[in-house]
Amino acid sequence: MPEKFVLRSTLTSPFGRKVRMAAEVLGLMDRIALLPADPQDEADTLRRQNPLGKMPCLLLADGTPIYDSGVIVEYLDQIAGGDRLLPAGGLARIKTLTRARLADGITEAAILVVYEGRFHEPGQQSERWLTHQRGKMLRALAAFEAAPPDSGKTDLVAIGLACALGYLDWRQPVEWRAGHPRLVKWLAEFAKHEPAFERTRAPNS
Ligand SMILES: N[C@@H](CCC(=O)N[C@@H](CS)C(=O)NCC(=O)O)C(=O)O
Repeated sequence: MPEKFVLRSTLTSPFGRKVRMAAEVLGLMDRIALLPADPQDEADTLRRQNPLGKMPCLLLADGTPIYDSGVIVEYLDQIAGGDRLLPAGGLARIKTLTRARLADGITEAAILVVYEGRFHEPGQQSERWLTHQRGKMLRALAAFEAAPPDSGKTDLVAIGLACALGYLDWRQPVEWRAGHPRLVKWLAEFAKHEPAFERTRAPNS
């Protein structure tokens, strides 16, 4: 019987969505049970599974935790036979991983902007910090605008970028649509090409 996994993640986590999308595309979702986590709850077992207290975290059948999202997707790709979401080796793999990290960096900066609002009282937020994070998002978006991925291809880069843009649309840490027409077109086309994008959208997001 194929091994079953537990994925510690909420439906709204953009990095959790990345893993859920990858699992859908690889046909592995029926082996994964979603168990929500609360990173702010110190009693949540998430902090023992991943000492960083971050989701997503994949638990193997014997309880071994796998994180972060990039490593989880690499693992899922491997058990699905490999070479599906990222090239198996060589410089092509390294280039894909680098672009995927760039997409993840948009999400990371977006999350930090959201947390700035969540962890500080109104009026206590650092405009300098927010501008710093928005600069990261805008530079990374400009890089993707200059060279968007192939909208007919679902790989680690496309999945990460789609989750990043979906999160920007939902939380609005920065306005991205007006200044990035090629990315707007890319996301619309990718969403048509890859049904897992809409299937993994969190309710009300
Ligand atoms: N690099 C990590 C980032 C994960 C991450 O930032 N997750 C957020 C939710 S989307 C989280 O758990 N934040 C809680 C915290 O930072 O304490 C990954 O790719 O999995």
